[in-house]
Amino acid sequence: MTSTDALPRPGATLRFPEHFRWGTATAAYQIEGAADEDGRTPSIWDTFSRTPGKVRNGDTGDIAADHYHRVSEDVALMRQLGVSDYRFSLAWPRVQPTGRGPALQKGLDFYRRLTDELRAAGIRPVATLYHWDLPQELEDAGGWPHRETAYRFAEYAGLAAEALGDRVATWTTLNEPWCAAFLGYGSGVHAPGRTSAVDSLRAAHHLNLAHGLAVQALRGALPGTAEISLTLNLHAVRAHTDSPEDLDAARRIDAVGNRIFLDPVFHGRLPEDLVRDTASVTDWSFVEDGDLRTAAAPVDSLGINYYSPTEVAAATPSPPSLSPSPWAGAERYVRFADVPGPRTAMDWPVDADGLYELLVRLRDDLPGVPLVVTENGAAYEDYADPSGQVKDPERVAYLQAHLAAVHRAVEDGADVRGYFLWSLMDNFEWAYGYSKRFGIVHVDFPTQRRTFKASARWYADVIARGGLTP
Ligand code: IFM
Repeated sequence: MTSTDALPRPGATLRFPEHFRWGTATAAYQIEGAADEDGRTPSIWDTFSRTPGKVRNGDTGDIAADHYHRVSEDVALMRQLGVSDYRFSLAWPRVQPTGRGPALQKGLDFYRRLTDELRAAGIRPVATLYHWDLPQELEDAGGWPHRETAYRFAEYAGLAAEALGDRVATWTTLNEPWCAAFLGYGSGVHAPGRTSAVDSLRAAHHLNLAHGLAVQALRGALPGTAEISLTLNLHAVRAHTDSPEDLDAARRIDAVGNRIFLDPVFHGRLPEDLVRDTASVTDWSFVEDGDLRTAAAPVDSLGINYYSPTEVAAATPSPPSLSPSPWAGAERYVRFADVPGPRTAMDWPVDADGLYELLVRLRDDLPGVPLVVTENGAAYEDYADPSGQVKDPERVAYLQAHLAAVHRAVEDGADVRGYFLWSLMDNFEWAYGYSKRFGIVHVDFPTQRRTFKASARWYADVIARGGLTP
């Protein structure tokens, strides 16, 4: 990037580079619905959400935003927004029910239809292979703590690439493996709801292995022009004070929150301090020779999902606790501090500096790796007013601040190639069900009526200008 790329052009004060990708993002289970249609089998999220007490209000993704039946309408919305790219995920149990054997044509047909419509609208399809919907049969066979799941994933990746390789521009192996491993198998607040520290670490390793095996399968099946990536929800970790104890607490969270994925995938190694920190949980003997080399199969870009920062302080080591935690090996030594300032409806702090901090860290730690912000956005209490309008000024302010942070990182040399707003439309927000709205398109779930929020009009304007006005 040259410095002139970031110069303002008429009408836009903060101009993004010429070929910057502007997108929106969604995930299969959160929007598709049609849970039992056309041969789709249950995933761990179907099972989890149908288990009383696991998801707020007993909500499930059975119908969600009914996107399965409304593809044309939803692509038309994106065309109106003017996005260049759309990031969605394939439902593994729709493409390869049970997680083994041949692909199901009807499942693939849905994604053929979606990608055809996107391409006809001039929108690049960006497909994620795994956004948390593991076929239930694979969970019954052991799930991500079980090594075989990684090989199942690579097979599925190959099937998807063979069927859709001619129409998907960017392939992302995994979305937020930290959540899949540590919320799914550590704290248990996500599917499948298991609570074992050692299983969460095993799951993390097998997700890294699955990623590397899938990159190999994708490279074998795709044209050389295909872009292959991985999306991580990296934690922008800050120490509460500069004391050695607080700095060490931040180091622990960085190890089990970030470097547990970054080091295997980009350097083919496990962080030494993580192995030390988790010694009372596991000896890591489930890591076999060659696994870390496999995990480090080169990717073309790294996706980063960012919502808010994490601030930590040292805690007086507590006795081993029985309460489940997503921070294997760190939970007894770390206290999470409050980040001051406004909060979203998720009670997450609004702090755009965290995004800047992450991007410049990656600029330094991973030179030569193009970065893409694959998710960023906020939930607020949105509603349609009597005139039918949905005004969401807080979301606009959030997005404006975060895009300005991306711009600042680009000016400071971070190679950020695109920004995907989470989310295109209101959807099933996992354990919160439909109680949290992240969309720039409002969905009235009883009628499935879609309405642009004010933020959608604002985003369309940003895209049209190629940047932000003050
Ligand atoms: O809705 C989720 C998405 O599925 C993964 N990243 C965070 C979003 C907001 O919680």
